[in-house]
Amino acid sequence: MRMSLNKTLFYTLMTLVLVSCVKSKGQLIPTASTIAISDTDTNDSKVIKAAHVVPTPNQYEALKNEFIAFIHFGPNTFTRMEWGNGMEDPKIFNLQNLDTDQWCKAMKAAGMKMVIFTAKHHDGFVLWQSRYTKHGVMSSPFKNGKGDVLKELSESCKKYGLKLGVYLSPADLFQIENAEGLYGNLSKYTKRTIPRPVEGRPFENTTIFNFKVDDYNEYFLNQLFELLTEYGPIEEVWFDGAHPKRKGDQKYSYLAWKELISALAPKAVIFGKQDIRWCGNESGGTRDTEWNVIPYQEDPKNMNHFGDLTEIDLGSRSKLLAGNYLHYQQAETNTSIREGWFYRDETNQKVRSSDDVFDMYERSVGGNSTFLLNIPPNREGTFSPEDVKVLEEVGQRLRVTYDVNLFEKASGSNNVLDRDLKSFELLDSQNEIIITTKQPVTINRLVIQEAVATHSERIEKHAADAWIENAWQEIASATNVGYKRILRFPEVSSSKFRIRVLESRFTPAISNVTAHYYKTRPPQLSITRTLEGDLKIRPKKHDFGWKPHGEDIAGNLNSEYEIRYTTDGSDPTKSSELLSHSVIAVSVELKAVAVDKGEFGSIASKGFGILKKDWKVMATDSNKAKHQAGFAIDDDPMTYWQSSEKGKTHYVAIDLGKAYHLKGFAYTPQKEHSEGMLEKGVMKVSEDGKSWTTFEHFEFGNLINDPEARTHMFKSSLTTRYVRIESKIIAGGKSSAAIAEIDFFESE
Ligand code: FUL
Repeated sequence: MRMSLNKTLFYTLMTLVLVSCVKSKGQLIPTASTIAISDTDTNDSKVIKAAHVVPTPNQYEALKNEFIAFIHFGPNTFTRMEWGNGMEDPKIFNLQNLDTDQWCKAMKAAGMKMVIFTAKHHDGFVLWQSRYTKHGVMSSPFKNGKGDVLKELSESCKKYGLKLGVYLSPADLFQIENAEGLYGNLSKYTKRTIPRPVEGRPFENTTIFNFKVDDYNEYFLNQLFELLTEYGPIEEVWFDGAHPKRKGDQKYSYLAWKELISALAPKAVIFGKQDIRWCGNESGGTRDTEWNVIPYQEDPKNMNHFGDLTEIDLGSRSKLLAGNYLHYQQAETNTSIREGWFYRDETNQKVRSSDDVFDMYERSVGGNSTFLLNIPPNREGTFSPEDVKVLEEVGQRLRVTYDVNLFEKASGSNNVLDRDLKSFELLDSQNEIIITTKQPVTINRLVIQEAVATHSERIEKHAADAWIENAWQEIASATNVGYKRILRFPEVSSSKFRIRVLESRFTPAISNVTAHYYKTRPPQLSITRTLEGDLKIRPKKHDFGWKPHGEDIAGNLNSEYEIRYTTDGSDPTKSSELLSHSVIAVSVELKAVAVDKGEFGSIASKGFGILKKDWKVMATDSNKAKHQAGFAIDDDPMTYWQSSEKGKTHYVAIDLGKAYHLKGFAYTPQKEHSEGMLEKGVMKVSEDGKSWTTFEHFEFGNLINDPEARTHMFKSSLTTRYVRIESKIIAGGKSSAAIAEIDFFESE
């Protein structure tokens, strides 16, 4: 009895000591990567539980990679398709050269830490020497069937210090379409030994697994065994959720796959399952608030199937309250540097700009996710020069911006200034951190990190201030932080800064705060106007038409530029008119430039004629269905009129609404393709809109190579209401005519 009382006392005391220890370290309950909600939990205790959900060590290592590469390569590279059909002849994978060192060099230059390679895409073609199929490199001309792309890549990765991950598509069209295919073949679930021995091809790794699975799952497990034991270490296994086709109600024995992965690649995170989730889009779009603590109804550790989480709000307090399990599952922001996942060509397939990629990096890595950027190698087995240039430029900007910490010698909490992810400052008695520098520093980026590995993600709202003219001035604010938040703001100079936590789930543990300066650049401009004549001068949109993310890239990166313009054809200077209100542009020669803290961008110019809002198309010889003549006079250079190919001459006749005294006109060609450029033509006029007489011939050179607006000034001005632009010769010997825009200039 006495003994047991002592024991009780002892345990009570121990518990108290433990709790107070844990509490003083900012932890109220033990942390875990999944925490179950119980019936007795209140809303408050659920939030506290969420504040103790931490990444597993593997997830945490994956978070620290920050910027990683994706490589889509295979038969699609040769067929120029995005999705193959599984019936491709392996001979089309006619790879004559392969330079995986060049890939790694470029990825390294970009600052990437890992590469995930499509060992098998949906077409089922394997890019390694698998024992379990002939549908792959072994049946292709690549090194006479002896080549192994994954092997070469894994060797280059070791050489360049990059981690390696594999994409093994669960969808497999070859296994669906071919007569002996295993996918959905309705085979029985029986005990299978993995790896299945293949004569003459023993494994060095002698681990053996027994699983009760069907034929396709056995095939898949055998292939995973090869990938994880012969190309390793493998640090991420990527399971895509897309399925071009299904068969036989094929199910995936993911729990068996997971068991095999954890045994053979204990450091690997699994994408598309409980470790890492898809961000919900392929365009490089990011959420303003990306929580990585996610509510689940079932215990994710036992789940065989994971759906896509695409909602905007996945982990706010109100979402958490509905969960039975709170689970750490970080987002990967995946997109491609090119239009499409696979390489197609050098001209039609556009490449993202460095600004776009850099902005995505800041939004994704600086928004609590990992940035996974795809670079598809070309048919020469290399990354194309344009892609390499963007990677190098982005890497250079990242180094110049983020390797230089302007708080390096600052004073404040050493735990947040030391750049050590393990140390942290607990905001238990105060809700702010003040950092002072010896000399004033000029910054436009702040990086804040929570100690997520030990203290989860807790900050829900925060702001940053600078001490300016004897007062705190707010310079930026945002919602959550998590692994990393990059705050971007107009540059500010000060020697005292403050981070304020405005809302949090539990005592925040701030691990790092660093300050940076991103050298902004004045953007190139594009000038348009509306039909009413309202002038629009905006940063030029980079030509990239795949899965638009809708971000204002120039605004995100260079929030501080201003636009100066002139209307008389002279070059704008720093004292030219500032674009700050709406301007009506009629019969002017407009020139504009973006100026960023005294630095001038390149000058954009455009002539605007008389207003077009009262113009009407009177007649045209023909048009293609999607390219009506009205597009030639809609003040939108992106839309255009295009005639049919039939007939010698093509024309558009226009009623200007009233008679004007005209001195010339401008022709803007369409830029989508090389068809329809007016090399030679004639302008006709009419008094009644019925009978036409030739007024002047015109000629424009080099339009195919340089499809920009051309101006033709008349020998002498004329007064007319009806005009007709007629083609005589179309550039490049083509037979249809096209006009993106026609403008007429009025004589004074
Ligand atoms: C998608 C696939 O269908 C695409 O081909 C690509 O692999 C992309 C990363 O995932 O779901």
